Amino acid sequence: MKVVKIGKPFETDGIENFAGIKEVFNVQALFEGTAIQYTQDDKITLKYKMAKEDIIYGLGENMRGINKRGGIYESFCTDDPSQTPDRRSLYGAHNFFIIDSEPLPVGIFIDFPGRVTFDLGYSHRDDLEVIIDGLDVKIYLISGANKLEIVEQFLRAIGPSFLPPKWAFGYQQSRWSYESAQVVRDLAKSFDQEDIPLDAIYLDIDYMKDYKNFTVDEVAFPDFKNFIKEIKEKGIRLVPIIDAGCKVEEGYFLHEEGVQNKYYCVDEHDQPFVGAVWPGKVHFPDFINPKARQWFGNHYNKLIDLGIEGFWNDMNEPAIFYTEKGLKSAIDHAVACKDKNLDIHTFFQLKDQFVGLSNRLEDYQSFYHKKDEKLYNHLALHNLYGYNMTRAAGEAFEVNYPDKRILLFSRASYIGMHRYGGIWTGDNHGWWEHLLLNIKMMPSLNMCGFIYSGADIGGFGANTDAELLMRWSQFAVYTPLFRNHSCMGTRQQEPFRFDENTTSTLRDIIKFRYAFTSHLYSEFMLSNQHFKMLFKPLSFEYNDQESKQVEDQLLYGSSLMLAPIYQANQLGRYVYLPETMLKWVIKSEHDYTLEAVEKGQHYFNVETEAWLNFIRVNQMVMLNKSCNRTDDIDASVMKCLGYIKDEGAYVLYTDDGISRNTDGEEFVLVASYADKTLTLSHKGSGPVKIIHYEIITTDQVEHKGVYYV
Ligand code: MIG
Repeated sequence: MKVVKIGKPFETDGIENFAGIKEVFNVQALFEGTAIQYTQDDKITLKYKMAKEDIIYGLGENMRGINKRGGIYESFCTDDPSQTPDRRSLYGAHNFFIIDSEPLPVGIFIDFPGRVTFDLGYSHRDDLEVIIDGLDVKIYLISGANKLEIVEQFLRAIGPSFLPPKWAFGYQQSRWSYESAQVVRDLAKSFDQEDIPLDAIYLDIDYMKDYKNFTVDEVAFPDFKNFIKEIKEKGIRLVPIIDAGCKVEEGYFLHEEGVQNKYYCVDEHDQPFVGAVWPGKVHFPDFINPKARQWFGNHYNKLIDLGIEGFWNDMNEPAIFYTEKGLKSAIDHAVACKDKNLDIHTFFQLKDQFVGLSNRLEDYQSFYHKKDEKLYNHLALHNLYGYNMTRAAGEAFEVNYPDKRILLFSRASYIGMHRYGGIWTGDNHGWWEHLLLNIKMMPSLNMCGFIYSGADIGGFGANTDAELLMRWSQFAVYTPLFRNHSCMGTRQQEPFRFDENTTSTLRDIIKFRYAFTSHLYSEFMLSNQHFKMLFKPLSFEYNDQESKQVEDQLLYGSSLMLAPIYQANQLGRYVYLPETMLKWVIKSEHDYTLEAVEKGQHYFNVETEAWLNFIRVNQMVMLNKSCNRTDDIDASVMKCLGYIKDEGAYVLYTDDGISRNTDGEEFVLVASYADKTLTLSHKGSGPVKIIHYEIITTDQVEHKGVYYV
């Protein structure tokens, strides 16, 4: 891995571990041996002529496919609730990508906090162009024998992920909003009555008093501390939202402290910058300033001390509904239009005045951050805002709660933020297209370090439907963040809001997730410790031509290939197998089938209640018995499913799931097959005592039995 520093780049702290990174002192040395060209005028441009077969992977949270070629993307954290195919920016700025070309792939990370445009064959089919909006940047180049090696180097450099507590791998229910204690109480009760597992309920903005951070609406949530305790006694955690904008209100502690200590971003007159979001007028904490970070981060204690163990940070692109200036000019425009006969042009001009009020470039340009007594225009550091909000919380948690993991995830992000929190993918819709987007996005998020992530299951905006929710949940069984969330005004989409069959199917899916949690947790922790992706495109492990084309199947951890169904009314799908695998069709923890399948293209029937997985050769999966809370998972009696040719070793990592200590135990189950005899043995240690195994060998013999540890 090499880096070149151009100009005077702002230190983003994207990279954490510089060991093994070689600094070179000119761009020629950086790009030596590649065909990447560098030019510089008022911007920096990288150019590369793509060969016909070249594939571009990466860019984290973005639209389109696993292969990013053909599209144009802009790293500019954006609050845009309409994730349509033409969108160039979503909430994150993840400037890491791999050009997969002959003879060797190469990885590039553009460490730049302002806007970067990736034109990957959009303007000219074979031209890759990266345009950096500035002249101060660090560019990293990673070479390696293959894509996995490149990703591993990158993940090592950006450091391991924050550690979510184990309960954060359970099913989580959210909606904007569960607006009162009674609603939350009833919700928890419904889950128990319906016998659907649940680990967390989310509190959206309405739990706050007038949308003020770190306050609680005492009318809607009286005696919050005892309420948290009451719900926790049922084994359910409450996860409140925190917003970037802080209400301007005399006497409100956050306002007073922030203004007095100059912790807010300032305008050109060195006055706290005023924008407007939920609470009306707000100031934005200057998270670039380490002191402001510390101050804001410490305020989370208020809720933690009441018993809260997790948070989600929202609106931190930052989203700005409007500024006074913007609003005034729109209103003036409207007044001037009064009683006029508006034609097509003047009418749309008027309309656009209001439509364009939010997240205006002029507004982003009109405020400043301070670091080491130096002022920086927000636009130049835009992509670091959400990152540093989440860092504020994460850093404070490390200091204030060194022994405990606290769940934290964010909407906006930049490379490196994963060390403090995960991400959810923002305001998607209850559209089939967004289930597919979720599938395609997981590997690129993992490439950028975001391993604790997931989408709003069922879709946030628009009304979902039962089938979509079932199919989406079947895929989300595998995403570390497993949260159903929806927008105010949409159809309610908790798992029991549909017909009885749907409830029962969703119950089975969610219960399966709980049976799968030991495996998932172990794969998550091992991937993180060894700097590996959890979700991978097939082409990251298989070199054949077909695997490179596959956009709707994923490798998962070390043992599985997933082939989700992501279209309506599909009772089956085509699957490409790069080698022989064990088809595992799951309806529930107890109801599944196993069947060895040959390499090649196949069509498989899959009813709506079932989903398709494949266990890879010489690999196994371990399931615990399902339960309704992750705290109740018992890993002493396990079921092992496997597909063995000659020898496979399965590692199950376990730890207490709540302390920050990660030297848990590793239990290794070894299955060897020789002379028609299957032999099981084990190494290491862990809670596992009894293993009920169902292992199919590649000669199609089924081996069933019990192994006592
Ligand atoms: O503009 O807090 O993405 O999850 O429910 C909407 C209300 C603000 C956006 C988040 C969404 C959340 C919603 N927030």
